[in-house]
Amino acid sequence: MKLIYSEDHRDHAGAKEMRYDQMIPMSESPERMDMIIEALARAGFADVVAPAAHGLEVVHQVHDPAFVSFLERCYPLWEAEFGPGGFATAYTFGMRGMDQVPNKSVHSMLSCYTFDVCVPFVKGTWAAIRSAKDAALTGVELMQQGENAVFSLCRPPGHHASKDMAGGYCYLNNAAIAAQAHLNKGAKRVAILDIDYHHGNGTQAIFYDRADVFFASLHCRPEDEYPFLMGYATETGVDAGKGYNLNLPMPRGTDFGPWGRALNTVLGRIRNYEPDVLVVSLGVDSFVGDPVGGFELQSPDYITIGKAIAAAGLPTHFLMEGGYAMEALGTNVANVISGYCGAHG
Ligand code: SP5
Ligand code: ZN
Repeated sequence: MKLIYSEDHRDHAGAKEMRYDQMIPMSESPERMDMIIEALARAGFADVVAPAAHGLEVVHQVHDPAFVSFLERCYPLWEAEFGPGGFATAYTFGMRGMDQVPNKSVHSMLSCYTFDVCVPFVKGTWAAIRSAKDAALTGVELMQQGENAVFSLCRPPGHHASKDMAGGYCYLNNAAIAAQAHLNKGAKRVAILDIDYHHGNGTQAIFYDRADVFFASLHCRPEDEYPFLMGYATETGVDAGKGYNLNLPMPRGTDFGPWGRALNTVLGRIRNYEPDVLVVSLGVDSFVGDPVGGFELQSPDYITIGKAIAAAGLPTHFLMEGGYAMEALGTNVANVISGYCGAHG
């Protein structure tokens, strides 16, 4: 399987994140990609293709252009006010009854265009965002050219980012951009399977009123976990999108027994939808040792997951999302890809 990857993410680094009442080093680090690339190589996956540069046309089909422009300008505006070396982050958020229109201050933009304290902007952030999006779009093109499955090694991840809000380490929604690009290239229906431990609130929101993209997510329930306000099973879509959104929330502490059964349920629903392409938001923060997650999947379970996805028999576009247990992250990701390829030939 071809891997789409570049080093352009590396300078998106050095910020801290708030974990309840503490400031800790960002869990979402450049070293994550080193672990993943190394483990994939050990497993025999070393066909790495660099992402090709793309414009913002497809991005603007799923994101507000003013939001995208903010992502590019945020750090330079912050640096002009505070000098180099720090990171931009919101102080207030545009809440109920507050104006949602930013003014010329970067703080107002951060208030309107971010929804939590987990999306720092440093000097290298925009270059990383742009490259992750290019990895998604290059993956689509490789599938167009005949690849049955590809893996876009996106960093930063994307599934928490909505049309006009960044959050949860996510800036642009790489999976949504990929899904839209597959539709642009002729797919009639795209299914997105989101197996990250956290609910893919951004992806859900982007496609909530659409029938051409079926979004299905396995995640920790909002009563127990971030993003706390979305991911309920009652969220099934709206208008033309009614019935094309599927959430399977599970309690903290869930292991592969119920998780694997939920996966089979979701894959059954996806098969019934008869998509032309399956996009997989591949997060492995469901691992028992994950410092951000709270599920109890074991490393060999990821092989089973890869096999189950392959059994759906669909052209499959994997995109990297979360996963923070550094010692097992690479193995877990490589296990999904090995399981998929082993079952598929
Ligand atoms: C892409 C992705 O995985 N984003 C996740 C962002 C989650 N950030 C907030 C985590 C909140 C608290 N959970 C603490 C659990 C400690 N075991
Ligand atoms: Zn996650």
